[in-house]
Amino acid sequence: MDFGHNGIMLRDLVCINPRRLAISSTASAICAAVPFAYAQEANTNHVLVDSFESGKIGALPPGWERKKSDNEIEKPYMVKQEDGNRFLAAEDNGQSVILGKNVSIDINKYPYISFRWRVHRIPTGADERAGNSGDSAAAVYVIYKKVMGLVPVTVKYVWSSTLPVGVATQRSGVGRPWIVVADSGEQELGKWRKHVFDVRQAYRDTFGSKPPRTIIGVALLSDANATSSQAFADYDDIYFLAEADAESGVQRFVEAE
Ligand SMILES: [Ca+2]
Repeated sequence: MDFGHNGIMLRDLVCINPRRLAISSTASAICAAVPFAYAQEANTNHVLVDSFESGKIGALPPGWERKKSDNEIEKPYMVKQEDGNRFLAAEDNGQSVILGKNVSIDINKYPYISFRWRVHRIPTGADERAGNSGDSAAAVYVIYKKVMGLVPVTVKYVWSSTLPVGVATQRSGVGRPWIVVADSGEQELGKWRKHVFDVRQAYRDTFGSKPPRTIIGVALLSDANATSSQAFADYDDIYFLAEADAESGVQRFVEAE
């Protein structure tokens, strides 16, 4: 797979409409023939975080890391392939491992995160408001910054077992993410669901202040440790877009412990 500057995938540079990320095989073939320099200059509308096409099947995708404290734990993530498309699959049986990628993306230029996920199993009875049940079948973190280089400032989009779509909540404690529910429950299990959110607006809606210009990371987590159950989910096509018709995802706030 060819990559352009800043990790932007060559074939995507001139071929993706940011409002419609699906690429036909015909379009890919045409785009593969486009000269590199032209393709690089042509792109101003998105930055690729990962589409997992360069990952080795059965392994962790390149560029993604676990926390050092998680390194001894059996990995719940691996690249899988289906109908020629590679994606990241998570099967968490209680390991609760966050997988993160360092990025540097100017969200004044690219304010919208776009991703898709597919959940196969939700953690039983999980509720992100409480520590003893705070699991999510799938989660995508936007890491805006780290205060003092340590404390992450993040918004975490989740597929919740029980909280309704649009809920925003934050548990008390240093470095807790704001949680925003993007999908909920079992109704859409087994289906790919695509989401686009305005991450600048999400910061304003939750932290209530001006967002930093540049975000520093994206992380993924499927976890079922608090509920001693299972969380199975797939992730793919994580981009930041210059233009989109999207909001923050925050509709109402609920109290957490
Ligand atoms: Ca893919």
